[in-house]
Amino acid sequence: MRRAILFALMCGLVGGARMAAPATLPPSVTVTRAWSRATPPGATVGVAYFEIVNSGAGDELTGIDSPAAQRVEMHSTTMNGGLMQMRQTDSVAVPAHGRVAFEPQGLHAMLIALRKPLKEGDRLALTLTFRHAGKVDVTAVVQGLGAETAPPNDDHGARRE
Ligand SMILES: [Cu+2]
Repeated sequence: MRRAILFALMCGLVGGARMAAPATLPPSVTVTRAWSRATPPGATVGVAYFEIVNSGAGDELTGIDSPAAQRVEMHSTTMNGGLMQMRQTDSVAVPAHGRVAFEPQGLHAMLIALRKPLKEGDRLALTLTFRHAGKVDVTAVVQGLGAETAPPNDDHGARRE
């Protein structure tokens, strides 16, 4: 139970911001606005968020890896009787010419058994594996404890509304 509560805290209980669309859609699948959050003392799990932009045919995110953790799970978040619950999912559909946001209170990447604490300013390497697009490497910038949005100016070629 304590573990579940900690996970819920790690996953963010406050709403995240909506991100703007890139000015020009790149070919196929790209991942933008990747960020993570510093971990409190003693925590062994972390989170990462990003946005998947697909300018091609439908695809599917089938896994995430990081050298910073023993394994990375994909979690969805649902409200159940006023309680926020996370559920592991094996894959996430990425619609054709669509986008999927991993964000606080929603889908997120959960880093299990971190090899060391995440500190603000760290850069966290992630590799996302798509069924069709293959592997996409992403660098997530670690924000401070309690951060709820991606850092500004971390996204080349994108603009904010
Ligand atoms: Cu989670």
